[in-house]
Amino acid sequence: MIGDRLTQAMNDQIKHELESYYIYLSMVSWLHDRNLDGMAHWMRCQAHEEMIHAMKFFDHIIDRGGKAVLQDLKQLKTDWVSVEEVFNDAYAHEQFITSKINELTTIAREEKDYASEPMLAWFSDEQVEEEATTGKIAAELEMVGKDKTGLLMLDRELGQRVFPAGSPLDPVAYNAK
Ligand code: OFO
Repeated sequence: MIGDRLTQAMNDQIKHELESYYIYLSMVSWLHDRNLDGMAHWMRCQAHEEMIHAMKFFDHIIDRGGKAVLQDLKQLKTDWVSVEEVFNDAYAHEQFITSKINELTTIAREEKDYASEPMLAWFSDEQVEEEATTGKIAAELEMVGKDKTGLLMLDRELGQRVFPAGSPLDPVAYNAK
């Protein structure tokens, strides 16, 4: 049985993960609007992962006898001055999420909730990867600068990211007849 303090913190984390999903989906729209369809595709895959993260916490709370409670999501940013700002924001957001996972790990240890530790360790690993990928793209965009050819090459490269099988965010899934 999960305790009240960790349940509350994990419910807060469901909100953070769903806000991540929502923020990245807003970035998808902005990127399509700038005809950066490859980057939009990459960000759509990222949004998919955030929904999965929210569901991992949702199911963990329920499996442990707690109650998952959904909260209001905060007002979204819907506009960016540049593609660099989009990926800098994504990188900063991943750093924020890492700090939240660290807080959850601290709470789980203080509450001696050993059953949560494997899942939180998975999230810690995931955050290393997510900070690395968003940080790398932000750095590459800085290198590209105003070079349009470089921007298009990076857009093509990021368009190669593969959706997890059966993703509901993959247009192929919802266009299927
Ligand atoms: Fe859920 O890892 Fe990104 O935010």
